[in-house]
Amino acid sequence: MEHEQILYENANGIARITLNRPDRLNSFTAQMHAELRDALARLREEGTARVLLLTGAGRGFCAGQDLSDRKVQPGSAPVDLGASIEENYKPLVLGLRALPMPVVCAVNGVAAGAGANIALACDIVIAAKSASFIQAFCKIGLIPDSGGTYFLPRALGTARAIGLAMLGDKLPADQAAEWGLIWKCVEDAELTSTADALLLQLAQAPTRGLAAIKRALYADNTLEGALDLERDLQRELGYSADYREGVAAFLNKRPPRFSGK
Ligand code: T3D
Repeated sequence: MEHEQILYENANGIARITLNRPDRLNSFTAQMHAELRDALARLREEGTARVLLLTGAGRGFCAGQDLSDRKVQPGSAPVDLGASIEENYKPLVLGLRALPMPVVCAVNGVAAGAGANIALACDIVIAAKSASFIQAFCKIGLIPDSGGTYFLPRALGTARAIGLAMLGDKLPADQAAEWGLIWKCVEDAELTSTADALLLQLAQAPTRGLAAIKRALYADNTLEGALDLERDLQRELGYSADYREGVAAFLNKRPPRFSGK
């Protein structure tokens, strides 16, 4: 599939997806969702990437659903938003979470509506100081979707989650980092270099181990369930080449060379 609304690259173990409709603040259309599904499928088929970066082109990260992508106005036929979520947003969130590699999100500007929550679906979120997160849904009579009702109370507690969801206030990136919603906020001029350093580090890391960390930390579990999952994942990782390499490197006092296998 040709991509017109996103950019996709995959080289040297690092894949990058850039939302690319800067004049509309990279808001989601049905076409962009189809291209994203195609890119995630291609990434899996290629089987060479060890980390994925998600970012936006221009001054915004993503303004959520493109509100002009279909006809919604008083008197027009109602739109089935449940179908849109089932077809587009849910597979995107689950697709990012299920990727067997870390997903870094570099939030280069405003992240509103589903744009904010797709960022939060990524594993490590870094944001430029001028970026912000806006749960804009309440301003058009909707609820936070794309995992917002799941991510926000877990990361922030109910008081902050409900305040953001009901008021739709802009949460500046530095406050998002202070509140523990994202990993880090950096100066605008340092976003690219910070992301690149992170990508390089993660592309050389033991990928299977990182994928297992995702599985374990995102599992909704009891203590006993968590202990069982840790046992099972640790058993699998104990058979990996990277585990053997890590131990050998430690004992030989040399840097490890992880293959991701
Ligand atoms: O399928 C479903 O519908 C269900 C799923 C829903 C998920 C959702 O995401 S619902 C929430 C949708 N998003 C919003 O409500 C956010 C709307 N946008 C804004 O509130 C503001 O644009 C921002 C706070 C994000 C940024 O404000 P600002 O002042 O920096 O920029 P701007 O001037 O508002 O936007 C720049 C342009 O992008 C502008 O176009 P223009 O005037 O230059 O021709 C604006 O209309 C356009 N734009 C921004 N967001 C959207 C958009 N166009 C369509 N849809 C948008 N979401």
